Amino acid sequence: MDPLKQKFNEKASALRQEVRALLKEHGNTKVDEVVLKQIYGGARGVKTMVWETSQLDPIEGIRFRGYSIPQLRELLPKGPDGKEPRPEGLFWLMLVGEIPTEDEVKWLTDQWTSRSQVPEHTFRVLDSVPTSTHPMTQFALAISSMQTGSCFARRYDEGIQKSEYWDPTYEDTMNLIARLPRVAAYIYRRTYHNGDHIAPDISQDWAGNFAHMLGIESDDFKNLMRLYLTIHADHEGGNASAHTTHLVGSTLSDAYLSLTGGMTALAGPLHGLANQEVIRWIFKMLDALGTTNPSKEQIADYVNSTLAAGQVIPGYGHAVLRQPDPRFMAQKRFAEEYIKDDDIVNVVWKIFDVVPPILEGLGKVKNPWPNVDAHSGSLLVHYGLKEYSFYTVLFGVSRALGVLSALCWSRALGFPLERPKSVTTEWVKSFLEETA
Ligand code: HAX
Repeated sequence: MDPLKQKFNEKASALRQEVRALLKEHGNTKVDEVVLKQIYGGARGVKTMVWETSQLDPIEGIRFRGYSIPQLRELLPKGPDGKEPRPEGLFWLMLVGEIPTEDEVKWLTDQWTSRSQVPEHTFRVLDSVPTSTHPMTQFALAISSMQTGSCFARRYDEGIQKSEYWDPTYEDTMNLIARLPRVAAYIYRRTYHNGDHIAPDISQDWAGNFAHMLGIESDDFKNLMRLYLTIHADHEGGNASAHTTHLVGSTLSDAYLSLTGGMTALAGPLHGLANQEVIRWIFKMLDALGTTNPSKEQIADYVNSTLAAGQVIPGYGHAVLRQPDPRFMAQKRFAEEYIKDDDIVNVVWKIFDVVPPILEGLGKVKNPWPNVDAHSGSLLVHYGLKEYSFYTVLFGVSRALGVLSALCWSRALGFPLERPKSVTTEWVKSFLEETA
């Protein structure tokens, strides 16, 4: 058994015992109450699942196994120039709850390299759809097509014991994550660069090789990819991509089919697709204003016209957060350190000054601050990755790290089929009458 798998097995066995004892003693303890507006309002704040890999605080933002993003930047092993954290390290942390050593992360990079062969038929599936197909649709197709190699599906057919489910789920997780950069880069090159594909460079780390296959060799862009693929990985369990992966996985669909579900949820404009919408909206604004250096007054007018047209300001607001997203701040820090005086980055910073008071003034927006998607596009544009309909695929490659490590935990802890209760408005009315 490989060292990560062995460590995971030990941690999971211990927690399984602990949870069993906890449920035996406290299984009927009440932890929360639900009010009617939560039932109609997208279950905001309703505690419905256990998610071990990260937790979101409305004010502090995300913590991965207790570590904030600035702490991760300090503590996780870094890329070759020692500047930005390697996403491999975050995966290790999320899976087993320990900051890995340099050697452990090197081992993981080598593991993923050795598992990175994408089946030929996946390329054929991708080549069979028009290049005008949205990259997220291509991404979902590619992931589901690789399901033919699912270890879990095969072992389930053979009659595996429930106590062993975690083992082939771990194998599927490792294989799938290893292949995603190749798949994503293939989609990018076929969609925007006439199918002029770039062979992997196995001497590089996971994120560095991904940047190489996309065709952007700058060292700073590789650092951006390390940071980007780290900070987008997980945002506790209730967000739509995580929850969908969890829900599909709860039916014992394997990691490939579960992640496909998660990625189709990420592809919605209120969730991950917001990263393309932000830059699209900025480009449209600059076009309309006829300048790349708009004043704050011009931006405010454009924001108001967007709102008057009944549209949301993409990249602003959040279902849980009530402060500027630390993932936004991490990208701002990156831009301050690596990028000097870039038009689009400057526009993003001006928007950061202009939008919150306007949204606050509407009196209904619970969080007027920027989320992760408000900044990412400007950084990608700076390094030449201007094809914004691809951006959510980058998010998806990262999100796989969180939702698949969480899926390993769901299997290890033996979580059952998820099946919450729904009600009709008729039921609500009778309930209210009875309790009046
Ligand atoms: N612009 C305009 N109006 C907004 C708004 C925004 N950025 N954010 C919220 N509102 C509006 C809502 O549409 C809602 O209006 P109605 O009552 O008229 O329907 C009202 O304010 C209350 O909404 P809320 O409670 O503050 O926010 P929700 O929890 O319902 O929704 C969203 C959270 C992220 C979906 C929302 O803020 C939004 O649509 N933002 C823009 C899209 C976006 O950036 N999405 C990415 C979010 C982060 C993420 O998942 N990244 O992947």
